[in-house]
Amino acid sequence: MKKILVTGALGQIGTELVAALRARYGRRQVVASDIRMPSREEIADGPFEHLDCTRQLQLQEVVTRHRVDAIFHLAALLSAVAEEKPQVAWEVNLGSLYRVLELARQQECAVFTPSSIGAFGPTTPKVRTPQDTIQRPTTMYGVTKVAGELLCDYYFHRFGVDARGLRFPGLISHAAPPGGGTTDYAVEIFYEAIRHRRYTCFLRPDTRLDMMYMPDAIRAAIELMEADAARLEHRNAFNVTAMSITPEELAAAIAEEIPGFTVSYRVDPVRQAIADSWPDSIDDGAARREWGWRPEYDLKRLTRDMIAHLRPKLEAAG
Ligand code: NAD
Ligand code: AKB
Repeated sequence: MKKILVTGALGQIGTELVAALRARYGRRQVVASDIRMPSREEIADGPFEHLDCTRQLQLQEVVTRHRVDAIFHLAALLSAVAEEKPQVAWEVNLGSLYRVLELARQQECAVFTPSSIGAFGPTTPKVRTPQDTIQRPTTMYGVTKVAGELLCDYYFHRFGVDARGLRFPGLISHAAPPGGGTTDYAVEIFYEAIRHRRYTCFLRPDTRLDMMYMPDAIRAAIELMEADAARLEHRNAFNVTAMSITPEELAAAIAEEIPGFTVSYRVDPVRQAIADSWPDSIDDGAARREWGWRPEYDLKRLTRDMIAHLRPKLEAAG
């Protein structure tokens, strides 16, 4: 990867991925892009392009002008927003991926694309969900994720496009807010714990889902893209996870660091139904075997690190 384009770069993952890629490959080698305009500080850090990934000509112009040879394609609508706007989600999530893969075929670029635990559905085995299993999701987000996984496989087998990807669990981070997903509670809870010592959760206390701290997720994406292709049997849509937790377990871990912290529950039926259709825990054995994946953050370490970063940030913001 000599010249990298990151789409959807101002989102929860992109904010930290762009910084990590620039630290590794050089500031000028990583072009950040988004349909939104960045703040002055964000733009000062390196090249930025205002780019709508559903527009083929815009994409083509940026990739050609910067001589891009690898695309980290993050532009998408997350699960809860996609359920509100299913038609837009189809166009953004799948339409843009198709355009990115077509461009990658023409210009010989590698492609990284995140899938999600949302690619599974209620008929998928719920515990230690295997790498290769039933995928019949009941959300538009899930439909676009399964179709996207298949499209990446197709472009590799049919055209030799080096398309790789991960099925991320819910990601927890302090640098940028989450973009409207079902697992957003696991980020919001830290903000409210630090600000008010209480939080009202929109999922039931026993809703078990896989989660991961952002530094692990960023490392996973870079390690997969740098992995020896000869070792990859799956290449695309690898299950990766770091922990399988419920809101009440996360709340208990936070209460150990912030005494007096309490949680109440007001369930949002839409997001609860989405969460109930996803696995309790996924098996990431294929990622471990094929490219050496190992998470570094468990619940305790994640909780301490989140609070250590978020507390000064929120205090400075007043
Ligand atoms: P996000 O919502 O925080 O960011 C997405 C970015 O895409 C936003 O900055 C948005 O402005 C941009 N965008 C939207 N439409 C666009 C368009 N047409 N053209 C260009 N940019 C556009 O999302 P994220 O959490 O950073 O997720 C990135 C990817 O990772 C998505 O594919 C998501 O499904 C996947 N993922 C995320 C998580 C998670 O917990 N964050 C978990 C699993 C998978
Ligand atoms: C969401 O909740 O939509 C995302 C995801 C797990 O894909 N965080």
